[in-house]
Amino acid sequence: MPEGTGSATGIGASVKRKEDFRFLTGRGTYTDDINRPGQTYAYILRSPHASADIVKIDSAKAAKAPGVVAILTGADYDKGGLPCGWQIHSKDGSPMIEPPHFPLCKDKVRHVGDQVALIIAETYAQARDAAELIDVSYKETKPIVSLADADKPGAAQVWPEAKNNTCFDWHIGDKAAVDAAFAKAAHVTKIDIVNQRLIPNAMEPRAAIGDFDRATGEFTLYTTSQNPHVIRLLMGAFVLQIPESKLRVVAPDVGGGFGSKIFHYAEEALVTWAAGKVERPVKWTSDRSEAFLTDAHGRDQINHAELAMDKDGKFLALRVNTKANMGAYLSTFAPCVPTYLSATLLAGVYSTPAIYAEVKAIFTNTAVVDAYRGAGRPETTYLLERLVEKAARETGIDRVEIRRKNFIPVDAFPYQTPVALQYDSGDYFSTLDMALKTADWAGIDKRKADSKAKGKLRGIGISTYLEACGIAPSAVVGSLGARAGLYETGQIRVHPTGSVTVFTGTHSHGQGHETTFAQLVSDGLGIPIENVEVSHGDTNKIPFGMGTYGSRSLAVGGSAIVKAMDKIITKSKRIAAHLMEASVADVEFKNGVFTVVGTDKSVPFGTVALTAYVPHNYPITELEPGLEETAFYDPLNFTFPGGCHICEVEVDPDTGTVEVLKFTAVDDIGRVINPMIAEGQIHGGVAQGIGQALLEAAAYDEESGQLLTGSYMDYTMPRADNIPNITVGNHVTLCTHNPLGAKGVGEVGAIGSPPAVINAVLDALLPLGVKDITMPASPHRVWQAIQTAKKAA
Ligand code: MCN
Repeated sequence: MPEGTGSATGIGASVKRKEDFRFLTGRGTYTDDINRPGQTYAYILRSPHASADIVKIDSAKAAKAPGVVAILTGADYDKGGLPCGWQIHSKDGSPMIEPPHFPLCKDKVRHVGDQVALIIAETYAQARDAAELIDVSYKETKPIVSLADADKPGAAQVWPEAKNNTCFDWHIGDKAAVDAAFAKAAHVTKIDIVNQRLIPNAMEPRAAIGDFDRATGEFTLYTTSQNPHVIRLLMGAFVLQIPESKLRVVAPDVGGGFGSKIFHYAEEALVTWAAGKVERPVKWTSDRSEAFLTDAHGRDQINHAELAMDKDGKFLALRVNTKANMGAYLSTFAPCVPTYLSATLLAGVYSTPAIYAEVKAIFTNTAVVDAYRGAGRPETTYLLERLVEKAARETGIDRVEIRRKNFIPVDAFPYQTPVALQYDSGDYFSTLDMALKTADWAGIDKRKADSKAKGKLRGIGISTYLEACGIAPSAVVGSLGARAGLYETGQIRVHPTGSVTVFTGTHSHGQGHETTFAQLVSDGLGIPIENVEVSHGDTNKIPFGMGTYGSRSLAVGGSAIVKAMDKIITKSKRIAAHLMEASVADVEFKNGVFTVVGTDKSVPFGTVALTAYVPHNYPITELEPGLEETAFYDPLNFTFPGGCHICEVEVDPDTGTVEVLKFTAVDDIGRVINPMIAEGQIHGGVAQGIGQALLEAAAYDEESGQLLTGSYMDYTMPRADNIPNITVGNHVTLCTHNPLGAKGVGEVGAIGSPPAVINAVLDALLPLGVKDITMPASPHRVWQAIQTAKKAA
């Protein structure tokens, strides 16, 4: 395990981000910045209806419009559908319903924004103008929009093969044990929760360019993706059936993804397919309205949960029922979000002995729903932390004490939960204590009194959470239904000058990998950080990879780099031994220098690197020239960050406005490579969590299926003045199975924060008798809750 040399740029140092110079000076290269010779532009004609048969498409007039190169519809599309990356089985053993998902609709549209025709022209404006000349006759059918109603008898059907719009009806846990525990419970707390649909809003909208080389038959796709290799795999093997040797996928600089750029989207397949048809590059860039309509949305679960306790407030069992919206089609990872990412986390930080959950996945005539920062884990954390809070109120047990009483003890690790996961390490007592102290929990009464004197209501809320990330172990995810392994690769190329290029199969789109991975290698090889370049995002440069999501890049990708570095050091020792005329067993490597133990003989890393490529007097019968190594790393388990978030709010009872005054996040993310980057990740996640708790919600018109929140006029994103100063603390328990001891940090902020915010709002409203509120706790909702409570009083 690399301990870190303590250098100012090594492991544990807050090195400023290497990549920021190009980003801050406008020198980044995003997909839309790329233009290929002879490029054409694509506009996608989309469905204005949520559910309709396509009777006829007349594009004759449009085909003659100025600049039009081609107009392609579902009738022209002769390739495969977009595949789903997971296979889930219902509790009766039947496989999930996986309807066809063609990039261009063939006979029916199933949500507003569905792809109907691809118009390719010399300019984007010409393509867009021509689209207006296409005459599509639709026969509208009744859509089903409401998740709550979609599985009820009589609801309109999105897919005839999915009876009651049910994609699968899955379960996990021991039902009999849970029923038995409930039968002897002293108290049962019940809760109903809505985890509202969110629309991801990365700064850079999606874009894709397909390119085709007539000479070689090679296709290139430039795309705003978090995982170019996965796109190559899915598009090459399933959709377009192009051999991987003839398909290159490049994901250049990407301006944020937050999960929404993991999936294989229709437009990626369309521009690549169309480039082959018109034998010219085809470029498509989403505008913001298209992004609202067609990027995969997040969350959208309805949960009912019941917690059985003994007379002392010890948790005996948990029972959960979830309905999860899939939208109109199955997106790449959608089925695993409410199941293996959500339901397997139901133990949280608690030693609940028996857990049983049922999850129904439902189709509706809405945009697809898939992973969004946290993916399933914010939903479960919100459910658990609202439930535990309610249990505390109902039993009269202090809300901190009820958590402490039920935490998994520090000496219980490795801890096997009743819902598949085995946690390797954690100490929830220490993160709780640190957070309580940092947030001055004890002083809240005085602060509440100060607010009251101003006519305001102050509240404090807590959330103690756990996350499973570092997504990964192929053996585990394979047994759970993943259709691909989830290892990662790292390749280290030491150049003759001693500088190093690191190739990683992960992708950085804001997480700072070019810095943190360079820190790892600079530390491990004892070379200046300036001499290390990190390369990612191009399937022609990087041997293989599985991309970035599930906070896996450091734990899995970083570990692959460490493994490759170990191989470099092993080979370098042999070269050094040759140079120093010593036995390999006597050569030691530290801080960039090889020494013969017990002597003053030494040789620096740079000399070894040069020797590898200038092999005069080199033992070529024993050693190959060159210094380049590749490693694949497949971890034994997920990593399990956890912690405690505390939020303090002030509510204006006259307007319902909630102001977040303070936020404290104490997290255990294992060994930290770059504290400043980790803290930035937590800040970003908390901002998104505050967004979900107080501001953001996608709304569809229930009758027509039109998206009502299709722009920033109606969809409220958090802004700087919604986010308070965030105090970040850190308590480390090392991950026991990866060589870095590191856990993920990319999602913890979004997972821990929403229940802390809502619990704070409810604490503030408690004196008025408000007991429940649905996210987002907008001023209107808070005000209404206050009025309802007043009337009831
Ligand atoms: N890190 C560290 N020490 C640790 C853990 C991580 O120094 N113990 C560093 C890593 O080296 C890396 C960064 O923190 O530079 C995040 O690492 P990790 O937790 O491995 O997460 P990933 O890099 O795999 O990023 C994925 C995660 C996810 S799933 C979403 S969604 C998300 C997020 O990261 N989307 C983001 N953070 C984002 N940040 C930005 N700016 N933009 C997005 O789209």
